[in-house]
Formats: sequence, C-alpha cells, structure tokens
Amino acid sequence: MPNAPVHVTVTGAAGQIGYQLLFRIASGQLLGADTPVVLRLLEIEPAMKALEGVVMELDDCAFPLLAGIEATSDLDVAFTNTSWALLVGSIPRKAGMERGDLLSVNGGIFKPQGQAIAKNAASDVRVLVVGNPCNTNCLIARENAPEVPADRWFAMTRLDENRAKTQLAKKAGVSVADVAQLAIWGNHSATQFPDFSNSTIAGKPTTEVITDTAWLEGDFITTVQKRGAAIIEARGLSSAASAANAAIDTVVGLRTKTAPGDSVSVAVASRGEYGTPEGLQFGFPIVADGEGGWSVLEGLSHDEFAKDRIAKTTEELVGEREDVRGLGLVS
Ligand code: NAX
Repeated sequence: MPNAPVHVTVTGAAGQIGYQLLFRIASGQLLGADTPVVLRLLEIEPAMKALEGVVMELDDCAFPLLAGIEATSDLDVAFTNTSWALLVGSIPRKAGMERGDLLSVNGGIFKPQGQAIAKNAASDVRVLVVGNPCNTNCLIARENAPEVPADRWFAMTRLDENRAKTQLAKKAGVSVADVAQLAIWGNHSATQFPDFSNSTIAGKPTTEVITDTAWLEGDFITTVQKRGAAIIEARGLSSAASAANAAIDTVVGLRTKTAPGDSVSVAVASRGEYGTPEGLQFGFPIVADGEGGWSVLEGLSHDEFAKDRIAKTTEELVGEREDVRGLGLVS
C-alpha cells in the first residue's frame, strides 16, 4: 500500500528559490522516496503566469511521486491540508529601506499567512520560513497562529551552517562530511554567530585542528556572515540553488534522527535556552529524535568572545521584535 500523499505548500513558488526547490520536492528529496506529494503553490497575481510555466515544467518531468499540483493566489487554498509550509516568498530589503519599513511590508505578508495556516493546515503542520528577514517573519506568522504549537515553527539558518562547514573543511583540508555540530546562533543576518568553538572536525574540537585563531575569529566569521552579499556581487542575483538545498536539508534534518555528536542549525521559538529571551525565533543547534520531536542541544559552553557575539545577535532580534510589536503585528 503506498503512503497517502502529503501536501506541501511553497510560497513565492515562481521565484528563484522556488524554481530550485519544487523539482527536488517532487522527486522525493524532501519527504523520501516512498511518500507522494501534492504541491500547493502560492504566488501573487502578477506572477501567476510565470507560475503556470513552472507547473508545465513540473508536469513535463512526469515525477511518479507527484500526486497533484494546486497553483493559486488564494491563501486558504494554498494552505488547505498542508503538512509542510515552506514560506519562501517575501519582500527582501531594498536599498534605502529602513528596518521598520522592511518589517512592516513583510508583516503584511506573514500575518495573513500565519492566520491562513492556523485556519486551513493539517493538524501535523510544520512551517519553515525562508523569506527574509526570516526569523522575524516566522515570529509574525507564529504569533498570528496561536493554534499551531510553537515548536512547529522554524526559520532557516541551515544555509549559514552549510556555508560555515565548507569554509572550515577547506581550511582544514578535509571533507565537509568531517565537520559536525556547527551551530548558527541567533539571527539569519550579518550578526549571526557561526560557532566554530563547539564544532568538531573528524571528532576533534575544531580549535585543535585549526589553530589559526585570528582566522577563526575574523575571516571565517565574516565570510559566512557576508556570503549572501558576495554571491549577489558575483552572480548579480541572490543565492537560490544553495538556499533551496538548505531548505531541503532543514526539513530532512528535522524529520530524521540526528547522529550522536552532531546537531542541525535552525531558528526555533526560544524557551529560554542558553539565556535567550523566550519567544524569540532564535537560531540554535538542535537535535531531532526522528519522530518529529526536537530539542535544543544542551551543555555547550561559550567563552567571552562567543558570549559577546551571541549577545549582539540577540540584541538585534529583540530590536526586530520590538519593531513588529510597535507595528501591532505581534502581541
Ligand atoms: P524572488 O524574488 O526570486 O522570488 C520571490 C517570489 O515571492 C516572487 O515570485 C514573488 O512574486 C513572490 N511573492 C512576493 N510576495 C508574495 C506573497 N505575499 N505571497 C506569495 N508569493 C509572494 O526571491 P528568491 O531569490 O526566491 O528569494 C526568496 C526569499 O528568500 C527572499 O526573501 C530572500 O531574501 C530569502 N532568502 C533567504 C535565505 C535564508 O537563508 N534564510 C537565503 C536565500 C534568500 O536570500
């Protein structure tokens, strides 16, 4: 007996990341080779024609696991019976935009999406926010969907983890598969802290393998923090394939049991772990139990350098929350 199809919603489906993501979901890379999917694709009216073209291409792949496609600009339709909502579409910061403007315009997207998820989604729904500023967009959606438990909401920091792992692997001259427990703390922004100090390379502390502390505390961190900007500079467009890949990695990382000695990075609703203010959508290393549950990895310690970095990114997220509270988007 084949599994029943699982409904997966992707917003901003006609965008760059959507184009890199949908085909991988339809081929089984998100939910596994034994789970058929129904894709529910949300776009704004002006992008519906482009979305039609993407749907034609999905049809033309003849994916055996693709059990249906619903392309819509209606929020209720987009989230009907969905078990995974990948919120990709958003309005990223444009030149000259203040943080308040950015949060206000995105509030107009993520507040109604949160409400529509609460109203229409399947009882097991999980939500991953990719659209920037993803932590606070996720906070807005979550706070407007109190019926959906707080531990089902995620914002994407996995691309930062993947970027950081590759930088460490290159520096150490090892395979990226040898790098583990690389936590991204805080905000998916230039204040994020890629925590080399708690990571390992082939089972040893990274700081024993890479002894160039100036590089770890300097170029390593800034390369990861500014990688998105470097890609825009080089490609003329923001990262899309690697972002879609990270979205897949995030969902797979949440679905499957985390290996001992490892963790996966994702921003979750803080329950006060490591002294972070409760309720912030905060990047942590988490450990998944393989049955849908997860917890923040406990027992890590931070030196003054790391504490200072984590304080800065916390401060930024607190400021964003104050801004969206001021705008009446969250309580
Ligand atoms: P694109 O501009 O190519 O696509 C965005 C799509 O969203 C467009 O097709 C647009 O019509 C649609 N859209 C806008 N408002 C919408 C709404 N209210 N409902 C449904 N769809 C809507 O951007 P793309 O390169 O795909 O990036 C999407 C988002 O991901 C951006 O906010 C970007 O900043 C963010 N990113 C997040 C990353 C992360 O690690 N968390 C990394 C990559 C990326 O920068």
